[in-house]
Amino acid sequence: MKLFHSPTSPYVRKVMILLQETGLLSRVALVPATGTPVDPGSMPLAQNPLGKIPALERPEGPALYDSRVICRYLDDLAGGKLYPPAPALWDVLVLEATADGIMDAAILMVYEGKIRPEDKRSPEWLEGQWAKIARALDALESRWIAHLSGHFDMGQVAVACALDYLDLRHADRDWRADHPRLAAWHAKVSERPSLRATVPPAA
Ligand SMILES: N[C@@H](CCC(=O)N[C@@H](CS)C(=O)NCC(=O)O)C(=O)O
Repeated sequence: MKLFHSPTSPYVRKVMILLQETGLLSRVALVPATGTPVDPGSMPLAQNPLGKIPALERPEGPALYDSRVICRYLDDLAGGKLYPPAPALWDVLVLEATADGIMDAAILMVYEGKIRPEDKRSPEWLEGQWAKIARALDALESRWIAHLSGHFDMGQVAVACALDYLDLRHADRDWRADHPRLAAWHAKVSERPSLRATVPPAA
């Protein structure tokens, strides 16, 4: 299999952690890809018409894309380690969707700052994206700590990737200040070998 990859993408990192946790890493070759919405660069357009990574080429069918689809596929291949059966599955998927939503808003903020010309940038829009992240962080702090502290699953992987991406791109917002229980959980989960092996390079 071939995984279109960038070491700073939090979505790609979800897949990389799953590959480490399931022992499937050696079955996947990494293909570097970079690009943005205004310049797709070396993004895998033939594999993913949306021009995004991760995308996964596999032998038995068309390429898969969207990290959630790829992670479900690889976990199924590995015999189901990080997604439990329903009904426990629903909590894991909501947690993963919450973390992916943090990444989505955080990346849109990066694009606004890097890609949009300075005179066209919207501070209100930026703060609107941060408000989504802040609400999601509050939900994690108030409702999800028990789940996060339980059996390791894909929801936890996604939240860890989202928090590390905030550290990488939005450290000035200091997400830890108002979320002490989430910060304590993050410090602990970051010791896992699969997370240590995939820490994004400094910006
Ligand atoms: N929902 C997608 C999001 C993937 C995504 O946005 N990836 C970024 C890299 S971190 C990307 O490819 N951006 C290029 C673009 O939006 O054109 C997933 O979970 O895989």
